[in-house]
Amino acid sequence: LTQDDLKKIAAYKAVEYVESGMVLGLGTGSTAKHAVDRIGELLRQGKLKDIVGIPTSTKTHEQALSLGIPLSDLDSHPVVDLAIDGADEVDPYLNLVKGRGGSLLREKMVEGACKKFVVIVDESKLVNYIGGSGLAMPVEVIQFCWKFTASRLQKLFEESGCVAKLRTLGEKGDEPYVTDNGNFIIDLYFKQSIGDLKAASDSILQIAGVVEHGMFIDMATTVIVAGELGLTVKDK
Ligand code: DER
Repeated sequence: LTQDDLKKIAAYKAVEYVESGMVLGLGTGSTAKHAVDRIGELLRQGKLKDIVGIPTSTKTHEQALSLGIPLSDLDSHPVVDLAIDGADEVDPYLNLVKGRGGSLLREKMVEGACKKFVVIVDESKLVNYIGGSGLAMPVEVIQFCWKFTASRLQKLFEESGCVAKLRTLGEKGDEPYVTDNGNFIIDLYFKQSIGDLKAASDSILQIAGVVEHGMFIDMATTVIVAGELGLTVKDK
């Protein structure tokens, strides 16, 4: 099985939680893409009816439109029945890192408004602690004086050997990545655990130029993990 096969298996399992009439949060990324495709297929087959989708990125908005999934937003639907989305890291307490696809702010808004948030991952996303993959923990920041904000973020976690980098686009990497919301992303890389996640979250959000970060603490209600040996469903 390829990694994409595993993503698809997890995604299809998550869509089994979808019932007709639901307001759905539609996630972003290569795993959530399979879930959105599957929802579109079931709508087309008439096996699902009266679904309203709330996309977590312009990319997912385009995908859902092309599938004929009726779309709305949080202003019209402030309570969402179920969201399905991927993750970059999942720790043993079902805390997540998300946002390597750049959509963390709208994802956190939609998934924070959900009764159920089902996370779909292949087993490569499981970590012992947040930041443990050594890959990016994204922070969305305003463009104004981003270097100042980046240096404050790096200093905040210097004991954890943190390095803060502006996310850029293209091969030459000279263009800053701009989110759907017109902001920049500072990627934080840790050499060891940042300890208390809630405290870390609070200190990040107190920095004036910060909009949101990619730690989703205590938000997932279910995590579906697809591995070589099969599916595991972890409930909060
Ligand atoms: O960027 C995001 O938040 C994505 O959901 C990410 O966390 C998972 O993306 P993937 O399914 O392509 O690995």
